[in-house]
Amino acid sequence: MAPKVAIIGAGFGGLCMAIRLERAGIRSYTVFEKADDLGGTWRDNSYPGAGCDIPSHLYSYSFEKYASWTRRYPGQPEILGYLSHCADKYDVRRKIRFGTEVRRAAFDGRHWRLTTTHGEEGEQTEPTEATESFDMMVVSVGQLNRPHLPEIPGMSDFAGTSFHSARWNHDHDLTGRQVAVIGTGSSAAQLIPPVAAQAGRLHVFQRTPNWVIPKPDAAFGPLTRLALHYVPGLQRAYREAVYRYGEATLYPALAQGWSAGLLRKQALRHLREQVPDPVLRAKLTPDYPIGCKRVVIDSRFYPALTRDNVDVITDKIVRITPRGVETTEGLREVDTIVYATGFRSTEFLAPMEVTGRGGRSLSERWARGAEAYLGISVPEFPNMFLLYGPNTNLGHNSIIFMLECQVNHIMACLPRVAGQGPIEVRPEVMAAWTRRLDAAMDRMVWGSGCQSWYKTAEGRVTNNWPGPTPLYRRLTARPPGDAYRPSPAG
Ligand code: N01
Repeated sequence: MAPKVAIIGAGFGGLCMAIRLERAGIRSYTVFEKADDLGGTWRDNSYPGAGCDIPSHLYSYSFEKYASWTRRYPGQPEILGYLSHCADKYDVRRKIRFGTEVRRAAFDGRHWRLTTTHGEEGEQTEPTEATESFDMMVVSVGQLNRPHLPEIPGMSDFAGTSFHSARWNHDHDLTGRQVAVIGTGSSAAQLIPPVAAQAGRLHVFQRTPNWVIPKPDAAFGPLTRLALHYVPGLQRAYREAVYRYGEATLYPALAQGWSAGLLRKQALRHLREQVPDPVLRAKLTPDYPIGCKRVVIDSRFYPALTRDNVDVITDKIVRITPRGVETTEGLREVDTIVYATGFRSTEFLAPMEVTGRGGRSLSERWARGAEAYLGISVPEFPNMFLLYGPNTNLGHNSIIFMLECQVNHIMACLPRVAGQGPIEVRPEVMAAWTRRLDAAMDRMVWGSGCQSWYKTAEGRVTNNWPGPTPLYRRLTARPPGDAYRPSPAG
């Protein structure tokens, strides 16, 4: 009999899992989604200018090529439209329970008991709690789903309007306003150009400069779109070329190989060409190796910073007052603060409480940093599989590729789950995986003296995959074999 599967999250990962089950004829699954729509990060991040810096044709499922992309790099509404199209085409929307958050998941020796609450955040009535059992649980809650708000004294005293980039306040018109943007990561780089064009004055607070390389975005002309639609194999060839480019040129830079110097030169040239003022240029020049933090891929960010109504402030923020942002050099009066301050990326699965075999707590197991075999499986947590789990993020290629590899692996585990009952990854396999990962991590640039969302406060890189992605595909394509064992009692 097909196992009863709970999928948590209806973003790119959860939908991919649901579609693969559906296509395999397995209908005994339920997708839990805490929000009232699908899309995950692409539903949440609706700030002006939101989009993806991975080309459209690669930022999509391999099994659902899409001829309708209008641009080389997709904007957020288009990505959300694509996901909606996939959910409808493969008929998985009917299986999503919207507005239902999984609060707790506990393994009872045979099944996962999920405690859910129904009701949207902020609703007047108390959410109702329910419990349901499943044979297997696929957790796909993303790495960037919980906004990080900084702890700056006085934040709650601010008299104006403030919000996080991933919780954009669309009712708040920025026309002519005095705006502060705190943070200069990828989200800030995308939202600053449209905000600068609308605001009266924009104060950009930068703590650490990022390396920025150009984004050669353009709308596809009608002929290109027709060709991509009708010429056999063209879309596949284009997708493959984009994928290989990332592996052949960007990956070696992150592994501190031959292209690191070239990438650095490209970024410095981009800065020189777009920022004529040497004082501003100095502020924007990073002093750490390129790739250590996520490289920003954008061609509109620097020009926005050179506008007359934009200031880049690098003085340390001391506090927020009712009237604005105070730095060591004085107060910047503003009526709006946008916190483009990133996500709580190393707290995988939080705030969900997960307890595995014998009541083991996942948060205790991961106290020194999250880890999972292939980024997918955790010893003592039988029949629990993760999508976009620890060490599966990329700085150089498409996450959708990685998600599909993970779903392949889970699908390969499925017959064993169905035939043998609970299975779990062997502890010695997990230990060998961690050793291998640590060794590979040593040559990567992420440990080279910067702080980033890729690592814990203690400096352990828990988010990124340190190898080339074809290797990850090979590893996840292998039959699960001896890596798993029937789950022992207790
Ligand atoms: O977040 P971030 P993000 N005081 O963590 C600053 C993906 N993404 O939302 O560098 C002052 O990168 C912080 O400063 P510092 C992409 O993978 C993808 O921008 O820590 N500043 C930094 O500047 C990306 O990497 C797309 O010194 C504070 C900023 O806030 C990831 O999402 C588009 C501060 C946070 O930057 C996250 O990007 C957008 C404080 N107390 C995002 N605390 C694509 O195109 C934090 N900061 C695919």
